Amino acid sequence: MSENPSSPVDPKFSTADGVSSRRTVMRAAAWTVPVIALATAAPAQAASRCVNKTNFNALTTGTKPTQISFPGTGVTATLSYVGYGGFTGSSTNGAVQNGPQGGNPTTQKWIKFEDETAQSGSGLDVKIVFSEPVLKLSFTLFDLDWADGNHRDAVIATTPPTSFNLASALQGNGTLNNPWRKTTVGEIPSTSLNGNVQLNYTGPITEVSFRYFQDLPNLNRNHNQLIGLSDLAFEKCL
Ligand SMILES: [Ca+2]
Ligand SMILES: [Ca+2]
Repeated sequence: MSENPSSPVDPKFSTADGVSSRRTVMRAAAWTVPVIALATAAPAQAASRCVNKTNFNALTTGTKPTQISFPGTGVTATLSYVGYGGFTGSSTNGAVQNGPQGGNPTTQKWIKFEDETAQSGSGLDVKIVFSEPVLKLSFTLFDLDWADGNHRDAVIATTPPTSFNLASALQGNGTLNNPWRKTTVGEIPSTSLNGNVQLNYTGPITEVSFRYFQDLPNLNRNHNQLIGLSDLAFEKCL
């Protein structure tokens, strides 16, 4: 009974009031016409309504969060960084930064990974672990560039993505033999999206890793080498 409190068998609704109730229904029916018309346009927007994203802008610039939430979902992403190949990692890895970066505006925060003193082939392993399996995971790495005689950013997707979108200035497929890198020498300004690669995972997936390394030799000093991470997103209609 409690599942259907407004059942028409309720005696309060089976009296003469039923006449006005029918009028109400007819008026309501008239109003449903434009609603139905609008409904035909809804599927085009359905995908964006179902995208759940982290909110880096809610994080304090300069902090190094190890756990990031997807507001309103209960899902969290845990970030960890481990140096390899002789590079022990940077104290600033995982630090929240103000924009611009990756062609995004000043108002869009991002997270920094640095290979500041990494030698040729050494760098950083980044791991992202979700609190539950997610579908259609997507995020972008920013600013894979090549500073002449200083550093060349290179990334291997240790967890191969289902697909990726590579900026025209970059080459590679994210594998050990063909990492994502800039094709020609030259730095990319933070206001440009030309050094970006977007990784897409159909999932369900709970863990993603990638390796970020220095692709130029013989640089035993701070070479101010970095890439960035965008907000993470997955799709689920809640
Ligand atoms: Ca860079
Ligand atoms: Ca740059």
